[in-house]
Amino acid sequence: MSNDKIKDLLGTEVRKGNPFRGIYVNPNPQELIKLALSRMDKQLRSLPTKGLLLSRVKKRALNKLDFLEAFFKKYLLSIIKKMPYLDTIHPFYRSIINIWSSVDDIKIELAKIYGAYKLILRFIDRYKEKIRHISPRVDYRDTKGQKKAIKEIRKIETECFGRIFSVIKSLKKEFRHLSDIVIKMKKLPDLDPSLPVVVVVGPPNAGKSSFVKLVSNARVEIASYPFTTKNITFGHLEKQENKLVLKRAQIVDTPGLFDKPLEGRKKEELLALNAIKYLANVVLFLFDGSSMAVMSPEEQLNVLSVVISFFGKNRAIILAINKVDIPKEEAIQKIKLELDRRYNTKPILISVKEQKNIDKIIELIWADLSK
Ligand SMILES: Nc1nc2c(ncn2[C@@H]2O[C@H](COP(=O)(O)OP(=O)(O)O)[C@@H](O)[C@H]2O)c(=O)[nH]1
Ligand SMILES: [Mg+2]
Repeated sequence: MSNDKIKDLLGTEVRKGNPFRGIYVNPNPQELIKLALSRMDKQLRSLPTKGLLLSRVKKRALNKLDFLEAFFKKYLLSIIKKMPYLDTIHPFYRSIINIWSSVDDIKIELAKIYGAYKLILRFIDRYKEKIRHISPRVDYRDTKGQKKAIKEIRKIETECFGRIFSVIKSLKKEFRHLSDIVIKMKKLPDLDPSLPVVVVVGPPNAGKSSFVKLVSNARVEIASYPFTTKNITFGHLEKQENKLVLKRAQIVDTPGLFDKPLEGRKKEELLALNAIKYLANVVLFLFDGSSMAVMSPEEQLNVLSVVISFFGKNRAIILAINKVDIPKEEAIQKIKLELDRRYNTKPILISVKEQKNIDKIIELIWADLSK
């Protein structure tokens, strides 16, 4: 039985991965036109040169239009067809489009491209018809008549090219925008909807990326200055026993959060909140316990209260203070006291650098995931 048959029998297939993989939109219509012309020239070189001059010119002109028709049909339709259906993709991806741009704008742009495609087909049809009707009965000995007819074909051809190309050029804004958004969306990780997700959040520089790197296979960027992480990165967590994988989960590294109101948030922060909203089964919140922290303990606690007020009620949250390898940090004590006072809870003190208490966190993650 073929794979497709099996899929049919199984019913709807769980869609894995980033729905924007494999899409490419040339941002520059001028380049597309150049490409069309050079391919057309190459293809027409192999045309027969025998036969009457007029019929040859006619055939050539019709061939050119056929070529352009096929070229633009393939290109424009492939943009529309390859673009995932935005109403049914995972809400994680859909809402990120709405952070960077808007799903509605993209739909309008795709509709405009489809409209352009239809228009081009109509032009080509009309001009082909015109060319076919040019002096079909000019005698081959009538050189004057032939020349006149050829001139007319060339004129129609130029006019048709001009119209097609101006339609393509009118898509400049759409091409550029779609190309931008596709490039950005392609950088997002591949989500496996069948696996649970742990999202690591917290203030900038808390060690989120370092933690994700330590416990998973994720390729994340780590630096001693804040705002290194601009995007969402996934890694995989595995619970193993005797080299046997018992459980798997995805772990998500996110850009740092600030304690500002929602309206003033940067797009990177919205990405982090978005990951919690649409993906998180468990949230791991990391505090920066060092005195070099970007934010004061008070500010970091405000970040936590934002996260809790958004998602806390129906999400498991694990709280940890990182960088406890640095001795005598006042920040750690302050955060601990406040967490006790406000939430009656104790954070886990960890050091990603010295791998202290990391196993405790991992244990809690698996425990929360199996609830
Ligand atoms: N002393 C110490 N430094 C750490 C620890 N974890 C991370 N760092 C450092 O903190 C800085 C920020 O780390 P990063 O993982 O990029 O933080 P992120 O912004 O939360 O992703 C880097 O210089 C790390 O080396 C830790 O446990 N102890
Ligand atoms: Mg980071």
